[in-house]
Amino acid sequence: MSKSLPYSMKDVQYDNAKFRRRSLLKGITQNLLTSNVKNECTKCSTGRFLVLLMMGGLAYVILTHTSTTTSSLHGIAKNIGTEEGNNFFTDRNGKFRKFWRKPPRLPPRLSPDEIIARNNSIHNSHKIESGHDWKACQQKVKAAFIHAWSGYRTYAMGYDELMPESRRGVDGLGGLGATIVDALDTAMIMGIDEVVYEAGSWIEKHLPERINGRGQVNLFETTIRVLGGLLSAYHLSAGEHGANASTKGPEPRVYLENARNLADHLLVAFTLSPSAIPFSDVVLHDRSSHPAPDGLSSTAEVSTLQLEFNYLSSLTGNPNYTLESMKVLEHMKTLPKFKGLVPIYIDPHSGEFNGENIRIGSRGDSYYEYLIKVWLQNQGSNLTYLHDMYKESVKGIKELLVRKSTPNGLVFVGELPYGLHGAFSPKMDHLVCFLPGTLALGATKGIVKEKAMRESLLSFEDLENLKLAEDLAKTCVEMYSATSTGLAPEIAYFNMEGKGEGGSGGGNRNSKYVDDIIIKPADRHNLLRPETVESLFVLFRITEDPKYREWGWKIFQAFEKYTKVDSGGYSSLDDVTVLPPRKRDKMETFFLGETLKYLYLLFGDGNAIPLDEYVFNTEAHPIPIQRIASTK
Ligand code: DMJ
Repeated sequence: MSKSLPYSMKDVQYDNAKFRRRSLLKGITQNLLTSNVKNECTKCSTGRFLVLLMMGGLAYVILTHTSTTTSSLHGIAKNIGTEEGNNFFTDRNGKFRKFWRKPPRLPPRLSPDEIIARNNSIHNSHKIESGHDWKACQQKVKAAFIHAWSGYRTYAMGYDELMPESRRGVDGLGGLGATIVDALDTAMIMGIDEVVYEAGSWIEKHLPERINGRGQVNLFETTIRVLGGLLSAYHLSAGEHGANASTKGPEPRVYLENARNLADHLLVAFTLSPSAIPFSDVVLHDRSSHPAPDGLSSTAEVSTLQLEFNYLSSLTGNPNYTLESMKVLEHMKTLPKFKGLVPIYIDPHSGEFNGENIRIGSRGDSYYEYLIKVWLQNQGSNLTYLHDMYKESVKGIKELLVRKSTPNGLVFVGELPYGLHGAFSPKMDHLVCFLPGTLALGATKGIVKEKAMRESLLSFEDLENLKLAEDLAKTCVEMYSATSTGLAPEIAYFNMEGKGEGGSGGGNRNSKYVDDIIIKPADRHNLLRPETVESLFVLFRITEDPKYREWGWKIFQAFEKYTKVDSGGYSSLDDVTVLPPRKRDKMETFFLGETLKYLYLLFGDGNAIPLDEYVFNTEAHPIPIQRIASTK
């Protein structure tokens, strides 16, 4: 295992590190030793005398200011935590070094309102400087969605996915027309009535027979993409109010009936399992269920079903969906963990975790995401154990998995493939890039940071997590910038003091991080994944910092340039480090369900799907926060 000290203490200067007190004597001595005074004056006795005089004077001035400064640390951190406050503390030691040259200036004592007004003007000036017409950018994303859909409907209507180069469809997810259902709520959000009509009509006409007659499907994939898509479509077409207010699709009840029918088929994965942990697969036509070939379920898969099943219970009044799915999390609460972190496999026969492989990437990712999101969905209920598990896991991530790369200090999340006592691997899946968004959401609960600050809702830990979110989002974006195409590879490794794993760079020699990021030949593909733009969207909503839009726009342009297929659709790539990149001939459903939706929302205003009123399921289907009754 890595011998590095815990991240929050040593590795990265986080907000709380800025508040650490420094010994007065140490500060004076160090600053004098490193200042020009040492070089210029200590060679002569007059110089020595002057130094002593200065030290005495400094000590007096500092003593008379220390108490004010220290108390304002807590006030600012708790109440405002603004750029003003942050910069002051970030630069505190730097200002200390210059102390002898000019008297110290305490931070201006602005009221929270004044500070917010100042920040607003900073933000607004960024908006003007950026020079982007974000409405126009949003329309480009909408056009991309229409291009993606038109390829799918022309060549693959009714199949799960489009193969845009071969111009045909393929059923990679069990044959429930997954692209149609995954894309539908994006079309509703974008207000594209034709697509809503086509998708909705297909669902009304074909989905019931597919649900009743098809074969094997994966419980997790079907829940997040199809069940989640149907539930959001029901909500967005004003289903709870009994009418289809905004679209030309079928009656909203069609979506709910299909959702209920599908969930009734999926429930066997829970009820036929001998433990609280469901089997991974269901055979739809005979309602049987079985484990994956190796007998195991993925941790992320079994813990990423609850938002959808809970919402269905609340819509139908049938508690079984909640009862079965929440049993999983209640059981997981009782299992031993490693500082809140869990292995990526779990055995549905014994109900125990299997192996020691710990990572936040594939098979682990959305376990951490749903801990906080299911808690948010059920605010006011007795699910505080989920919030506790989330907090514990974030502490574990910071202590055990977060490190900085060399030479340029990108903050990344690595893995422990051999458990807590095995070696640290500096490998980070692109999938991990959901984490910045989740951390930001967990910190402010979806509330804009300024407002949360104003209302003193953020603890030191929240601020620290938000800072980590911002650092990780930058790293995710650099995974794009480091390649020739400007698109991220599926997996990156990070250089750690010469202990890189022997790969090579992403092909963009202009990237500042070309030596920090290592991309191995087998990991150079791009599947049009959403995680980075998802986090940019959440971070933009929460911080209102326009850089997240700028970054998202760059990524969108790279998708346009290298993944667009002229005849319709977009394609995954084989290798993001070469030009021109070869296309993989597959358009994943989440490109329409997630990637383009998050980009569209990123460039739009904050009124669409507010983060304190909705949680997005892991496939970007918005689910309203209902504050439903407790499950126990
Ligand atoms: C999506 O299906 C979901 O976001 C899931 O949680 C994992 N990632 C894929 C897209 O990359």
